[in-house]
Amino acid sequence: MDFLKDQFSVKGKVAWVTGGSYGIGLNIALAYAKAGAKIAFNDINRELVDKGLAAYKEAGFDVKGYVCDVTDEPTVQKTAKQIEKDLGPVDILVNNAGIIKRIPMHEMSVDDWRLVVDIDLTAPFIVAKAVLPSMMERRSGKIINICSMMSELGRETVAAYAAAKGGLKMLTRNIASEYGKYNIQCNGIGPGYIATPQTAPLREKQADGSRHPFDSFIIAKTPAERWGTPEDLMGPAIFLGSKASDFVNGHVLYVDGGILAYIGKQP
Ligand code: NAP
Ligand code: GCO
Repeated sequence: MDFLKDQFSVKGKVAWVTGGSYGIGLNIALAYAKAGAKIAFNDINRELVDKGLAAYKEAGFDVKGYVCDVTDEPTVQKTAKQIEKDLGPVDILVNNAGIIKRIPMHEMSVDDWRLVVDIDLTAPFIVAKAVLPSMMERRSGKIINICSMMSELGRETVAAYAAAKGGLKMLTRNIASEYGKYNIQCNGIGPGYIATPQTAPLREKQADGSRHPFDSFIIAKTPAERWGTPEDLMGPAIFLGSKASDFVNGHVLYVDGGILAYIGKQP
């Protein structure tokens, strides 16, 4: 095999992408599928899983889809066992499932707060826990947590999301610290502002056809002067899922068109 192919190969690996029926999760899973990995994904209900299965089929891939709420530990454990039966033990786990609630913090109910923290922070712990014993036994594994700009930055209305994604960055470092000796690498991908349904409300055209003010704000904050696409995350996911990153551990790779490096467009 040539050098590059060997370094970046995920061929034959089993990759489990949570919340992988559309958006970022679907595209990361498609990257692995195109590179020859076997794909398992889950989503919260049958309808989403079927929508996902159709999208993978359309792209030419036969993958396994499971209905599984990532906050429900017994179901997650059962799903991990089923994936192992169907495809083999998980080599690459991508903790992608997530939600956001944009509500001023002083108006946010504690139930909404808990839901966001449960899905965005506690669930990656639950899902990682389900695959770690087998990875430890095999002395090999990649865990990739989908972090955010909000792992580093705050903004109005997203207190719970920022707290959870900041926590996810530290969970990433801790998994790396605790399991590095088993040749398990846990890293994060921190997408910038990516055009998916999650961010659609921030890009909606105004009544007069002009850009949403938040849309213009993001363009001005991004040196690349554009929103990211889910495809922008494919290469970084391949890197963090392959041998090329075997000594990269506890790192968050920000894929943000330069947002974190930039003070913003000068007037
Ligand atoms: P998203 O709308 O956040 O979708 C994530 C997927 O997870 C959806 O299919 C969602 O289902 C599913 N999900 C939600 N709760 C779940 C649960 N309890 N169990 C299982 N699945 C669940 O889409 P996205 O924009 O592609 O985001 C993917 C990840 O990237 C998220 O973690 C997000 O926070 C992160 N991220 C997104 C951006 C961005 O700009 N889009 C930037 C940085 C980070 P539902 O459709 O029912 O919610
Ligand atoms: C928001 C956005 C963000 C992004 C993303 C940034 O309301 O500010 O939804 O949080 O989705 O996580 O990296």
